[in-house]
Amino acid sequence: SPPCPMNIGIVCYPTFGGSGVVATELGKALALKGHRVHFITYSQPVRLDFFNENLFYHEVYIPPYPLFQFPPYELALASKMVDIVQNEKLDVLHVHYAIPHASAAYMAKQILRTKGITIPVITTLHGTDITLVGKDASYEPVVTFSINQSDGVTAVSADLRKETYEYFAIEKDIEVIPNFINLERFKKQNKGHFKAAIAPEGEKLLVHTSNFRSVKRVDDVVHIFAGVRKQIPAKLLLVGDGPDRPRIEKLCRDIGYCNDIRFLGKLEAVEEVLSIADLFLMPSEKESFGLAALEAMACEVPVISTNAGGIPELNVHGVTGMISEIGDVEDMVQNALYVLEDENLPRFKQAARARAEEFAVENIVPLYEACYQRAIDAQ
Ligand code: GMT
Repeated sequence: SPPCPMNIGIVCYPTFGGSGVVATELGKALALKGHRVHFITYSQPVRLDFFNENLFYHEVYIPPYPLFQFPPYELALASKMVDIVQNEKLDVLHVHYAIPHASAAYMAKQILRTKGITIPVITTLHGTDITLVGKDASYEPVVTFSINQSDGVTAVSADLRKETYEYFAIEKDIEVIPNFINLERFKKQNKGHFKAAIAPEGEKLLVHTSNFRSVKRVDDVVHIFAGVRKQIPAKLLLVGDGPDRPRIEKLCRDIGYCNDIRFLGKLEAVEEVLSIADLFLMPSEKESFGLAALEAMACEVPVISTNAGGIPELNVHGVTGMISEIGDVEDMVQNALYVLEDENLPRFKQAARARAEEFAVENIVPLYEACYQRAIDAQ
């Protein structure tokens, strides 16, 4: 039987990053199922783009004051959580990305306890909160403590769960709930006119989407493309923006394929670009899940990736794409050329979509509902 409607608070980073996207899409899906969902974030989440009577957005305001070199976001957030839990009568708080959301939730929970209110806290680990930032000694004690104090802990891949147990002294069970995809939005659309404009000679289209941070190894994207381009007519579309972009633009000029590489910047409708793509490149050094690859696969785009983190739990070598060691550009070039061969590409495209269907939002959201219900029942 469907679970009773719950009053759910969701805390996340409201940006283009994967954790914010997953949190927002989860909230939207829960609202469509009849739950009341309250987003508590410092600005309107990027993907919170539709109206539903069950969706609410509460902005965390951080008042500026000259004394603060570092505005105390965590305190403003904890205070807002106290206010919303109390006044909106939330049943559960779900925080995405441990730093500093899990510790702010712990503080809110303690404050609420003094008012006679109990609220279970679920923490979802997304990746860099564990593998990059969290394990740094600057944060480790707080991350360990606040994960252990959560009433439920989930990780987006088995690999992230394993890494969390390796790096931190965790006493809690961590449940793996993989990321998911809205297959209605992410599907191959007919964008023939767009394809004709970008690849008028029928060139193969390679796509990469990221935040252009060093873990994404965008240099490798460009080198893989150059290797492919030497062999066959091809174009590269780069979606997103971030600190490495100026350096990557210079690299493109240096290798001499400027006319075949386009920078599209941050895009909302990434599914439109993916609809004309033949291959997605994800040469990441770290990747707890690889949501951008799942979005590509849902649009029938096979994936050339590394074996970093949780990627092999999504991209199946030889079926939905190919997997190489981190930094092995030559292997990724050979794999890309193999997948792009006319006799291989159709079966890879079909398998990519079929694999993405296993991660349909309808399959995954009930796992979160069950997790909330267990935490509520245990109070
Ligand atoms: O990849 C990033 O740098 C952004 C980061 C985030 O926290 O927003 O993404 C992480 O969470 C995504 C959603 O769960 C995952 O799909 C990404 O693999 C993960 N990134 C890393 O582990 C580097």
